[in-house]
Amino acid sequence: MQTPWWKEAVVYQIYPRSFMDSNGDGIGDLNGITSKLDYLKELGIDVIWMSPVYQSPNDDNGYDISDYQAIMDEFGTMEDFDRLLSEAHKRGLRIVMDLVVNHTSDEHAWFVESRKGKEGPYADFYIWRDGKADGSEPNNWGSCFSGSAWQFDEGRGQYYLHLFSKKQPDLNWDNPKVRDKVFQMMAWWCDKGIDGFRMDVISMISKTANMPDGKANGGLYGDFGPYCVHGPNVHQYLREMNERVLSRYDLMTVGETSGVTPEQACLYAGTDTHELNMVFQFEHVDPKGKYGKWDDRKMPLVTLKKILSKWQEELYGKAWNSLFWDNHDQPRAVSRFGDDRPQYRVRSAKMLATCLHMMQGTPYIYQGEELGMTNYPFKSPDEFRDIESVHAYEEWCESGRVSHEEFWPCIAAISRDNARTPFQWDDSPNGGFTKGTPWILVNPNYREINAQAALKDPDSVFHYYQKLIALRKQYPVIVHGKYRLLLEDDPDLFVYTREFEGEKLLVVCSFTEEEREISLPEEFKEAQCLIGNYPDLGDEGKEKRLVRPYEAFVYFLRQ
Ligand code: TEU
Ligand code: CA
Repeated sequence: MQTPWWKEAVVYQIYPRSFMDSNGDGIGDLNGITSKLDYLKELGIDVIWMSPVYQSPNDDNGYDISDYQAIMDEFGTMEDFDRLLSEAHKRGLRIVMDLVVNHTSDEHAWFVESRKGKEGPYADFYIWRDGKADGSEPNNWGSCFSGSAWQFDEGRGQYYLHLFSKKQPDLNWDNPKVRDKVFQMMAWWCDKGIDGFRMDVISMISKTANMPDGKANGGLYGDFGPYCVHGPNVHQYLREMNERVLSRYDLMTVGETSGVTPEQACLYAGTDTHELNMVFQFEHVDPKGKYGKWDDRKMPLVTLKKILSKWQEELYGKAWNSLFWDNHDQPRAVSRFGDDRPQYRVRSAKMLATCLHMMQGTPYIYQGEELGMTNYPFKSPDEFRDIESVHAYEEWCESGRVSHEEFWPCIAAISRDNARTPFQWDDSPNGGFTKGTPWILVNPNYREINAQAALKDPDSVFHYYQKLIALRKQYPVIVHGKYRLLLEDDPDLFVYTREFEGEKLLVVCSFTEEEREISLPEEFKEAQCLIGNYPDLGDEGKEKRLVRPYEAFVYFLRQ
């Protein structure tokens, strides 16, 4: 059997607003992306996933779409898009679009019609409910962006459900006309020649008919989870999508499915379930924290290993993993899982890359990760642009529930804006991202950390990623090998093996600044070192060797 291309691919995620501004308005755009395709080609990636570029009033930076078949004015035109697609294809790069169909913008024509009244062709396109007898919300559910998940609409005299902001009403997938419209729109993009979809919160499209109060989850509101996540018809709708659209094209599909278990992942992305190719799970980036998701503590390495190993083992041969440390909703990988102090930043960024890219699954690189870009040193909440961070600060702090002193380090560490500061291209003003005023603060460390410097330095994080990507193309064991965790209780070292048709890898990654001693398995004594993040190989060939601060190395042998 031939391996599908997306199993051998490395994906690079672009957050268009923050990647490259071509016209000086301070906002990244499509022509900016096109101008940087050669940079991505040089890195060696195969696929670009772009966060949404569709028409949007930008309440949630494009995740609130008002027209699925038009480009956001700030990002350019449909001609710019077509040029980007063809320039990418010319270079052998594929483009995966973000598909946001759990909700639309409240400015989408369907919602504008739907809110007019209970009659009419779009009346049933969204999830409308009457209020309680006293006029209050239908139930106690809270939205992901703070506040109630229900919004009263004067015109219609009912509440609509919005699991995210009130400008993101949830579509009613139980209505077959909604599915028709969504599938038609998807086919329209596929006919244009795009190469796949990353599906935003796709696990939330099916809701239970009955909508009781949710359990209080520590916050002020009830949890909608049991009624909206992995809901009753989600698999049926995805199989229908697969049959009517996906299976008719050569695509890569990845579902964003927070809260997913390996068993559920085997349904969403099973080898023969005819839904999606793979899913994103979030257990390793989802602290059950001090204040909901807001938490500045590091996850203990033993826990991290347990989570990632579970996913490696339980999907093996049944479904396919997506591998990532960060994305546009998460803090920067090196700040969160590595050590972004100047003496360890480069070393630990390379270590993290090794640890992830040697695992089984399709790796995703979030823009700037390949430079070791760090979290932003936020000083005050008015520096936030992200709707989630702004509302969370209000809900937790301004309400008086926790003090600023207590909460600030937590939100500063986790805020999505850490990932959304502009890409750092060079050491010119604004990191070369824009000639105008950037829409969000630029990290002042752009003078040291930028693409131009990385390209010049043979030891840069960039060149290390380039090498890791090239290795994947050379050694089938990296794509297919069976994973086994060693030293599971070791608090500092992440050590595992991979095995495939007589090829074997040993991957050793240190998550500490302390030196550690390790005994290598006997069989690897004569093995060849494929890659490592120190210039010399250390005590090679010895059974016992020192593992230096944040060291990573990979041994290979063929039996
Ligand atoms: O994210 C959904 C999601 O579950 C979270 O990761 C979200 O970012 C938030 O932190 C919940 O606490 C997707 C998109 O990736 C995100 O950017 C959008 O804001 C969201 O859906 C709504 O479309
Ligand atoms: Ca621009």
